[in-house]
Amino acid sequence: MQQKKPITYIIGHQKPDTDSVVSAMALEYLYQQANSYGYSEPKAVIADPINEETKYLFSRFDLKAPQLLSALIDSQDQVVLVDHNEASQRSAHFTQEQIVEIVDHHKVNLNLSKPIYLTFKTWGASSSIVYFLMKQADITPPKKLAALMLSAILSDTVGLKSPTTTDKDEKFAKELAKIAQVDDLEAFTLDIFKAKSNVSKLTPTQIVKNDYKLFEFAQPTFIGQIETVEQELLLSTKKQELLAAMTQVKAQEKVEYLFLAITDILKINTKLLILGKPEQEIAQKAFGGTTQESVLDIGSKLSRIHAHGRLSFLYSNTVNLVLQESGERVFSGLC
Ligand SMILES: [Mn+2]
Repeated sequence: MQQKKPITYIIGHQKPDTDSVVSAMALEYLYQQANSYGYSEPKAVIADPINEETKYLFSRFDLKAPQLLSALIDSQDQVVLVDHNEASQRSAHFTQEQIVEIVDHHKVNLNLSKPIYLTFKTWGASSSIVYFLMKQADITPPKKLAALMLSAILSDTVGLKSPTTTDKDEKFAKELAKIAQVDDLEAFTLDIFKAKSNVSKLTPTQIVKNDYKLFEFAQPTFIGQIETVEQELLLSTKKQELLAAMTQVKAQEKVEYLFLAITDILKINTKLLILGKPEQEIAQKAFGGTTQESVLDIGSKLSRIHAHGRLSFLYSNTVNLVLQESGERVFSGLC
């Protein structure tokens, strides 16, 4: 039987966002074009199905998503991780020993038994790093790939507005926009966010449970977040339904407190929907301000960590609710 050539899988994190999917595709292209890397059969794959935003982008640019990695890879195959590094965020279909390179922009949590290639930058998107590597290798991405890479940078940096945005992201986004022939960056960004935050298809319960975490603080607490470009519309037309759904979810989940954060990703503003007195007291203590008609405007204090779309709150038994933007659970000692 003929020996199969070893494959070099390039893969982003579980529950991939656009940056994870696109930076893997961009690395695949780089490895194919630049001989210096010497990887056998580079192949971008995904750890889980793509999200709504990424689906929209693939259909807009008429491109196919990478294949889903759904089974253990062969022992001779290799893996390049992109847009993540921690073991808890990896696909389960390979071992740590198979990892030969990591390209990432997240906090490092690694303990490897052998040397591997590492490229870490403190930039706003992994796609910015891959574009930088392309430039170093004198390689220009084709138009459609450039459009995806631009989209990934805009998505990860919330339209170049997030605190994680760097000069490099801005510079590379402009260069990629030129290659992709995207003239109006702002309109393009709005399209991406509309696709990401299309809440019209979601029921109130789905909105409450769209992206949530249960915390075992002093009291069990449910914190949900929905990101949208239609925050005002949502609050003016669906507030009562959302509050009813929150009451239901609170009973189902048997939590003491339940918060729903409705974030306008363009204005970078968050309004907390406040279910009752206990929530109101905590939220006002933590964020200041006054609740009006079940809504507490907390401005830009609540942001999203795109690593896994998770929120981390700190809530001590002194009823002090503080936001911690971090991919880690960091409550130890506070509960
Ligand atoms: Mn990223």
